[in-house]
Amino acid sequence: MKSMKQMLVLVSIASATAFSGSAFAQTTMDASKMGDMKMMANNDMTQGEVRKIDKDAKKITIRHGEIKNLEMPPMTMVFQVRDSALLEGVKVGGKVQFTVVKDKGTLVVTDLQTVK
Ligand SMILES: [Cu+2]
Repeated sequence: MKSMKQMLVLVSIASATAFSGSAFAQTTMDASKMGDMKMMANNDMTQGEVRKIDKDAKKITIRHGEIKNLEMPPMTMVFQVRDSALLEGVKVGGKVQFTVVKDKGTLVVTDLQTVK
């Protein structure tokens, strides 16, 4: 009898932990979109090779592959980056994958990762 009760307690603790765990994950996803989108959007990211970096102007020139969400064919062009921190650790000639969106008529890179 006693051990049965203990088991029930354990089960309810376990499910409470699981619940708060998923609630935490959801909260994190809303709060820090960037980190989670990096994981989720991997397949939708555009591949490219860095040609030029202008940290002060928050601009990067990328020879990019097809940008599916913008229906843009491969080419070399300059992008605005949302945050100059995205250019941290990025090198000219390096391979990158990135997410670009159209924001008020301007193409803005919202996520950028180097690819090894
Ligand atoms: Cu382009």
